[in-house]
Amino acid sequence: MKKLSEEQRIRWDVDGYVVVEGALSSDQICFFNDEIDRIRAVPGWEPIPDMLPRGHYGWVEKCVDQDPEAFMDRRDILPYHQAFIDLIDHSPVFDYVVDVMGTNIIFSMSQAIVRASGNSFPGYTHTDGGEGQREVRVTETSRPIAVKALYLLSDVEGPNSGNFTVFPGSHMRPIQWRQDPPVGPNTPGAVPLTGKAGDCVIFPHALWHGPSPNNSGRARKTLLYNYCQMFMRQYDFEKVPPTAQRATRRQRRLLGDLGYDFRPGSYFYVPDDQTEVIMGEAG
Ligand SMILES: O=C(O)CCC(=O)C(=O)O
Repeated sequence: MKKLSEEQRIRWDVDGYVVVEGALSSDQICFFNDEIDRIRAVPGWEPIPDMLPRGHYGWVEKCVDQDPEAFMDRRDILPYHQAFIDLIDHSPVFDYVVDVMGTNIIFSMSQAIVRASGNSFPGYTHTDGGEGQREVRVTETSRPIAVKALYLLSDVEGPNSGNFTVFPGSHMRPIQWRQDPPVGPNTPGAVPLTGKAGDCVIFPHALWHGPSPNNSGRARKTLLYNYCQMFMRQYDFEKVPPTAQRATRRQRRLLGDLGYDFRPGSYFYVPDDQTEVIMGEAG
């Protein structure tokens, strides 16, 4: 398995994130862009403002706005196509995730986001994992609790382009979430990342991050894949999706199939073959 280079490891430790350029091929970029447009018209999990608390998702028949450039936030995307399952251990991103997290991990969440262009969205900044993880930061020498891989499916060329925006080094500091005005993409220290479709940003849930406003005239499309230490368990789905029939042993393990029926102690202690399965060649 590939490991982070010395330079990447320094970036990970100091800045709290690593950019993997060209993580997806041009065929994959086209395919996933088409899939994002397609799933807009089919049922799935989306935020329902005014009906559900912020950060919760409800089942909808389709996205309200069918314009492929309009906002979309779709969760639990693995059931839509085997290709979404294959991406969970796609090399080299998955190799780097294992390098930083170790092998006792599980897949926790998938998401497709379209950040529309328009003047009304101010952007926002947060840490991942909700109220609980917001209070938890590991030390410099510890493995992270949870990590996200963000795949760009669009080129992001300048500022105010819906950039994925980070605060380098913030993974070691508590976020000031009660501050008024709140920490945001214009707060000193924010770095709006640019990049090419196919690039991937890997970062721990503790990093302060979020989208910038988008006035670029084009939407920014993104896939997000989360991993956590196995004892935390997944928070986007309850069990291995039935569509994972064709998944490999490693993919099934990442989706929560331990190779035996659940019993107390499962996920707390990992299966005996965990390292072999996670390090093994997909198949
Ligand atoms: O890509 C985005 O627009 C939002 C990403 C984000 O904030 C997150 O992954 O938590």
